[in-house]
Amino acid sequence: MIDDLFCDLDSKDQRREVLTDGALILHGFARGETAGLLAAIGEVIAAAPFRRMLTPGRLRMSVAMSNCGPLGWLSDRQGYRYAPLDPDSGQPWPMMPELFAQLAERAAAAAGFPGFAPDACLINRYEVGSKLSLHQDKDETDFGAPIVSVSLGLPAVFLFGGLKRNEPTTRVPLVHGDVVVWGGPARLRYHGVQALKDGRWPETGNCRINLTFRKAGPPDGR
Ligand code: MD6
Ligand code: FE
Repeated sequence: MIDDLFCDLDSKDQRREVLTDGALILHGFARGETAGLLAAIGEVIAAAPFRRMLTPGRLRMSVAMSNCGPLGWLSDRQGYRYAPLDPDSGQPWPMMPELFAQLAERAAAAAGFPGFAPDACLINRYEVGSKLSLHQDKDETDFGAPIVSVSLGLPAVFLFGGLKRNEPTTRVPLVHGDVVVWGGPARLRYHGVQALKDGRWPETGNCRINLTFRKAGPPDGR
């Protein structure tokens, strides 16, 4: 049957690539859901528009960001942190769409981290030339939970390093629908995104959009 044929192709394309102990790429894991994800992103962004935040060193980030869920990641002159309110509107961040939370939970489970319940979803928009320098994700209270990262739109090169900034990095190409999961012994590895190359991806406005799901608050939710 035609359905079975497509299912076969799908499962073949959903290749799991282990980067290191605790970090892996689920190639194409979100590919069947990208239209729904983009529609939901549009609704979040209508309520909490993309903005380019200031770093603590007062540089303007090249990546534009927004958030949904109980907590949102912020950067300003005071530093990096999670907060329940959007500082631009004074309102709570938009609710995390059910589709987002379910995808993140399924991807984490497929990567060996069952029971992932994200309370924060950072939405990154990369325009041509935007990049993210090497960093660790360490503003969360609980490093026991993994991070789930969904790539949409234009392809990008993810840089994956070690536990110290000066260790060598691996270049990992990521495309529309790929999901990276990061946890356990890999949770604090340095990583970044190389400057986005020019390309056409009309559904995302010729940009790359990345969703990163985290458990940012305390493990018991208090
Ligand atoms: C990005 N991602 O791919 C930025 N962090 O646009 C991250 O900074 C990231 O993809 C932790 C784990 C996975 C990630
Ligand atoms: Fe990160």
